Amino acid sequence: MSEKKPLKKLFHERINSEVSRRSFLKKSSLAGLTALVGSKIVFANSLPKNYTPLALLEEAAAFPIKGKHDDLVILNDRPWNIETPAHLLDDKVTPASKMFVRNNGLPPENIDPNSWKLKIGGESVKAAKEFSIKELKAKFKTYSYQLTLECGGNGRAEFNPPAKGNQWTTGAVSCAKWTGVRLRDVLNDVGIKDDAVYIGYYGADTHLSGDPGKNTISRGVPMAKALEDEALIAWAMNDEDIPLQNGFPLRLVFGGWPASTSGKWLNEIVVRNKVHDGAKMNGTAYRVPCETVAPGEKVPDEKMCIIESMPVKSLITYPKSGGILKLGQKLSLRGHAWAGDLNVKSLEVSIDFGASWKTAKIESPVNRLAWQHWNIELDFPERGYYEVWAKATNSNGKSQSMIVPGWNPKGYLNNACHRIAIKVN
Ligand SMILES: Nc1nc2c(c(=O)[nH]1)N[C@H]1C(S)=C(S)[C@@H](COP(=O)(O)O)O[C@H]1N2
Ligand SMILES: [Mo]
Repeated sequence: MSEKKPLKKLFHERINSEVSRRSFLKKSSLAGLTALVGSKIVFANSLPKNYTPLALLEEAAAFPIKGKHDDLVILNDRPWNIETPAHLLDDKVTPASKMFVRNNGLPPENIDPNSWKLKIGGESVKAAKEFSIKELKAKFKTYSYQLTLECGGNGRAEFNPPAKGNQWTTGAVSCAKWTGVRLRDVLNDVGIKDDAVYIGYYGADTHLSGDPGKNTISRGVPMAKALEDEALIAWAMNDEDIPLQNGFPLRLVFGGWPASTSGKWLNEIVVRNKVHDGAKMNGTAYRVPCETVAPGEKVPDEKMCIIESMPVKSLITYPKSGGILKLGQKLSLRGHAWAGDLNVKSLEVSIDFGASWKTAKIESPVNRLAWQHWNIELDFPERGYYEVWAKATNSNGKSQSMIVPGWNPKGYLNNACHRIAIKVN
């Protein structure tokens, strides 16, 4: 299991391992160095000969990823995988700075949105077609929705036996406002054949191997999900350009399904006459055993089913775990809850390890597939240590479990109750 490393620690570790790279930089001119650092080197006159500015030792780790909050937790820096601590997800609309990043490869560079093309093809379109972003904006009606995007592997860190992959705790979820055109409108314009069953996406990111023939990830959804109102080809997030790491200049967004279906740096959509078979559609990727298995059991590929709607889940976003109260002080607790394609019907909170529950107030979603905000005021009967647990129930009556549910080989779909620690003095 890989351990979470705070930014600063990563940075210091790198300094020692980077000595060998220095020789490469020996011959660099000052102008070259300035270009690499990306800004003027103040006091460059005093730079020792053959000295490598720290910024180049580990550029990415020395300076947190552009536009992201310093307190996000880096799980991996090649590719970037960064999660958001629960208390930083307190905003009703997730700002760009607090949106998690899950990259499978390396984002494209030098993107020119004006020359960006989206191709719609595949065996189940009548004739392939290409659109510029300008054409998409001009030709189709624009819609905005707030959409919950959660990585299928969110919560993986808690599985036992452990599952390989990014050790997400609770922070691979977001709910931003996305703006774009309906995928349905674009597909109807292109013309889809009667045998269409699935769509698949391709993005402009590069495989970690650098091999241009390999796709990082190419997933998709069945037609019914692709044709829903909220399925967008988006060019804006929270009324601004999509951040580079989150898919600039164009991405697919499917709220409520594993975020791996929401293709970033989108440059091609294929309409398929069979279940899309792109990278990470097969084997154990984004699949769980069709029937429950014992923890650690080997599951043959043919007994693994594709994850569709995400399960009911919630977060306590205020206060931060570790809060201290005075005896008699009330605690206003709040957070969000979501339930894949469904709504959240109720949210309950326990301060006695699940022995009793109190019902919180919960708001309706601003639109379908957006998370719902809840809040409750709590009293604590005496001094001491407490844990607060939150449990959401979906519109079909299904609740989150208190312990880690349904072990599966890749550690997907952990929707166990979120808990925080509180001390009353
Ligand atoms: N082109 C492309 N799209 C992608 C990915 C990727 O690596 N490349 N990662 C997917 C996965 S696994 C997730 S969870 C979401 C993460 O979205 P975010 O980084 O904007 O939070 O993007 C999805 N879309
Ligand atoms: Mo993901």
